[in-house]
Amino acid sequence: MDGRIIVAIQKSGRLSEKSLEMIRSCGIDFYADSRALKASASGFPLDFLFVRDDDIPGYVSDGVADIGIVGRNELDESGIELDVIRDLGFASCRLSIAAPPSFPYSNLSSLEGKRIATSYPRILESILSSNGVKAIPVVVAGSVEITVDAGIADAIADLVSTGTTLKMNGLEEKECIYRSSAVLVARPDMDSCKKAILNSLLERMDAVMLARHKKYILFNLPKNKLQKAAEVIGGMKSPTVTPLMDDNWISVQSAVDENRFWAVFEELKALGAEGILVMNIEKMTE
Ligand code: PRT
Ligand code: ZN
Repeated sequence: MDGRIIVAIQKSGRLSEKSLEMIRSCGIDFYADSRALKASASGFPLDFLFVRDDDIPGYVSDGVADIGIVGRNELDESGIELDVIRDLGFASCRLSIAAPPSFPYSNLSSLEGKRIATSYPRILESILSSNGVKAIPVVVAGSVEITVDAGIADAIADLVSTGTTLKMNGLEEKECIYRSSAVLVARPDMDSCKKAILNSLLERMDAVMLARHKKYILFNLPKNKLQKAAEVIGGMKSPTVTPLMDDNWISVQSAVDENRFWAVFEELKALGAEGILVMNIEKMTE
């Protein structure tokens, strides 16, 4: 492959480590000094640009970078149109309306005419207006949680992950109005060479993401329970079956969705499965 692509990554913040980890788990090697603004991968045509997350949509749109990893919230707030090519699932959070417990809230219309502090005025406005609600936005860059106490807002719309910050500031989460997680964005007008590099990166990312949602299980089973066990495991063309010394038993291996894992585990045990081994999968293709 000729040419290289440039990925814009948050220099330092909640997205940085997981973004780099995602690229490393694709088998791409690089050295990134924490003070460097640029880096290059070896063995894969990828260069890095380390910037503030707010600048990522603009850099990708202007062609300074070809792709970027950014919170969906930053992308939507920027108003810049880019192709969202993958939801990477990490750094997930929600934009919620929060207010003191004394604030009478039943739904978004409770915000009519109220002062709402936020760092996400565009997203807030689009949600309020699609619900026919008019509020007064109070735009602040950070520490949104203190604005009610400071007397400049009646309620806030801010990002929440654990909810601890709200509680610490005497605020109650009233309603989640929007969800976000890290997304991979791309310039829509890449040449065919860059597109080929991106596709090869995506193949690797997909293999990593698919594997993260699966466990590999291996167990011994009475032979006459195979049909039932295959039904329990589900979703696969067929589990791998190996004969054992004892003719009445077989060894079975299969990948299982992580979110169904415990249910499958219990059902297999009930069918008489023994010696159940569970392993993480590093990478896989469908
Ligand atoms: O310096 P730079 O501009 O690059 O970084 P930043 O300070 O703007 O962003 P950063 O690193 O704080 O967050 C980057 C992205 O992480 C955000 O745009 C979101 O997509 C995502 N993210 C996930 C979060 C949170 N969770 C989060 N909890 N961003 C911010 N918060 C803040 C929130 O604003 C609030 O102050 O954390 C506090 C609430 O946390 P809890 O756990 O107490 O609920
Ligand atoms: Zn930022």
